[in-house]
Amino acid sequence: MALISQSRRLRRTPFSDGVEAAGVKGYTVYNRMLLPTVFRSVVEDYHHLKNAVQVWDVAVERQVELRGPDASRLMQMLTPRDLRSMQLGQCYYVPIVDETGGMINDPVALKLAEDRWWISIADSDLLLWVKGLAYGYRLDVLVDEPDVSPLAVQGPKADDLMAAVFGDAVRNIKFFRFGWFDFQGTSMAIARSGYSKQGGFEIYVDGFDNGMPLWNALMEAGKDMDVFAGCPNLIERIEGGLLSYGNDMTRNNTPHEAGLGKFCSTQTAIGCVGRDALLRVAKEGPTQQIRPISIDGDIPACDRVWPLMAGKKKVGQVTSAAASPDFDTGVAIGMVKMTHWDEGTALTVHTPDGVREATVIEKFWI
Ligand code: THG
Repeated sequence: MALISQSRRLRRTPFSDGVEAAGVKGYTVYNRMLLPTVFRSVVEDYHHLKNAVQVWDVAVERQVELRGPDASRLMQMLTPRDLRSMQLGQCYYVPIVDETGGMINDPVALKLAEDRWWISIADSDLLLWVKGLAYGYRLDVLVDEPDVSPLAVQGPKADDLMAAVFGDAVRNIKFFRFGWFDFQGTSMAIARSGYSKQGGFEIYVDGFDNGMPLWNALMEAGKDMDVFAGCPNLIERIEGGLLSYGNDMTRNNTPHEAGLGKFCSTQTAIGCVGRDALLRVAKEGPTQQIRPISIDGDIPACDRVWPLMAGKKKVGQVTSAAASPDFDTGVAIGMVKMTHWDEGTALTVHTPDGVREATVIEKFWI
């Protein structure tokens, strides 16, 4: 593929200088911002992520901030997950749906105060939908994108690296909780979360100018921990069943089709704009759903949907795929019709490089 030309519309991040100095080899575009995809190689990055510790520029996880008396009401309008029992300092993975129950994002929500939320978004212009709702319903709330950029620290040595920079108290942060920690005079939210199954943290870096000093402090403190720049790893995130909005599910899918029914409590999510639509589909259950798929043979780059076939009949599509070194098979995420979604179902996948044998399996690899 030719190079992508840079411009003001394709935003750099507070950490882009560090990413470049580390020798980034590939980018994608996410929320109109640069997201690294490869440093040494996808396979080398994968092994390093599972054995050491990486610092990830995930500034593309932009925040939609809700601030004001109606912030909690607006937050509940966005999601079928019941937020009433959510505590300050908690993070929730929340499907966001439109009035038809179609998914428009799958962010992590942080409850900062009763009247203040951050929505850490996946790749869609959620800000515009939220501002539209706030204006249309005349809500008493400010909706904006703050100058906050997540930096993830992921891998088995993440606790040690974070403790070296922020002190031992970071070790006590529980999964999907956050606390406030000082870095050079600025207070920042640090959560135990991240887009990998290897464990770690996300630092919500407050202020663009604090980006490189923090990046450098982590790299310096991690010298004897084999720290290196990293990024969400295609292979590891498929093994872990971490979904990619826009790839694995879109506005044409309900959360139930995406396998996110466990994050919906639609019956009690009063005020969710997609509630009526979702109550209808939840009663019958979805007729297609995301499944882990193992694929035999070599796996080409998955830059489009691949038809999943049962003989001559199309029964779904593969939306993410990669060769897994640790599991010695092709690992994939697919959307499969209910007639063929049972564990063990043998199918074929039509890749641009040819037909491959595939099997619907019981659960993701990690
Ligand atoms: N962290 C933050 N913001 C994000 C992401 C993130 N925004 C974009 C994107 N990632 C949103 N998508 C996801 C998908 C999966 C998870 C988080 C965000 C995730 N899932 C866990 C799992 O499925 O095992 C745990 C979910 C749970 O138990 O609540 O972490 O990564 N800040």
